[in-house]
Amino acid sequence: MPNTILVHREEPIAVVQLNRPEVLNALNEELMGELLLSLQQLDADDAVRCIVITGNEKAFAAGADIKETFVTATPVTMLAQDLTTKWEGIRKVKKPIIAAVSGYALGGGCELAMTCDIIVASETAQFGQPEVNLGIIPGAGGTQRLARAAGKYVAMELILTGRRFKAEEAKSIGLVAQVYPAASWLDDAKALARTIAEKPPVAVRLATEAIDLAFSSTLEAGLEFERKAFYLLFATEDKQEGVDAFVNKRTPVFKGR
Ligand code: DAK
Repeated sequence: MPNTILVHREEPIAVVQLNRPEVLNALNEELMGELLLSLQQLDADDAVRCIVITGNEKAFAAGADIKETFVTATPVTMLAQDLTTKWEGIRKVKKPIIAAVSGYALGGGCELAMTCDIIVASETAQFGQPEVNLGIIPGAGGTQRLARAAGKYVAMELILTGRRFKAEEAKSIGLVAQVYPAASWLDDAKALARTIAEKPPVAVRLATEAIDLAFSSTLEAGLEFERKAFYLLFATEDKQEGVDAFVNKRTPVFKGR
């Protein structure tokens, strides 16, 4: 049983809740290890088609655990902890992951959200990359992913000042897909996950990979991948099902084959 997260299975979705409320879900080594393991297990589980990562109303995550991780850290101890392996492992999960943010998503918390495929937020959410206030910079992808989401000039202002910004601003800069009311944010995020879980899983996976390629390849290479993936989907049963359901005016049932 994990100590620092709670896993709620609500097939075909699963909700992984960060659970260190006494420190606003600060991301320590144990939590990152348990989070990675649970995501890998859910990724391998055919009954689960979409994953939600969330925290509680007050905090998604207030960043790396400053007291546990940074107080006595040296470059050598940071290297030995091999933090990057866990973050890379999360990035490699194939099933779509939605970050459902309420309250603080700061530093590594904001970066964890950006490691997911979609970010949605309660109107109470507060994002930020405040590392500069600690004499450091984002180290889990913040400079790269925020710049790709919001553009160079907005990312510069946010990261060089470390200021916090609210859900509506996060939406206006392209970081957040939807802002939900404080009373229903988690239910709304789960409804989004269920909508995605009803879609054909192979198409969802290839669309996710294609969109990610837009940020790590040339346009030419991305278009080439998209074309191949598009043709590949014509070999799936779910394509037959989707087209047949359209023609016969019925709701499709996708099986992931
Ligand atoms: N670490 C440890 N404890 C934290 C924490 C954190 N990040 N954030 C909050 N806490 C603890 C507080 O110390 C406090 O504990 P007690 O004093 O009660 O024992 C408790 O949570 C409640 O916090 P506050 O009393 O401060 O609550 P407030 O509402 O007054 O303020 C706050 C909330 C979120 C504004 C404030 O707590 C705050 O500024 N927290 C720090 C935010 C921050 O600077 N985050 C960025 C940290 S740097 C990497 C991977 C990850 C990273 C880097 C590299 N690799 C893969 C290489 C990530 C780096 C970071 O995230």
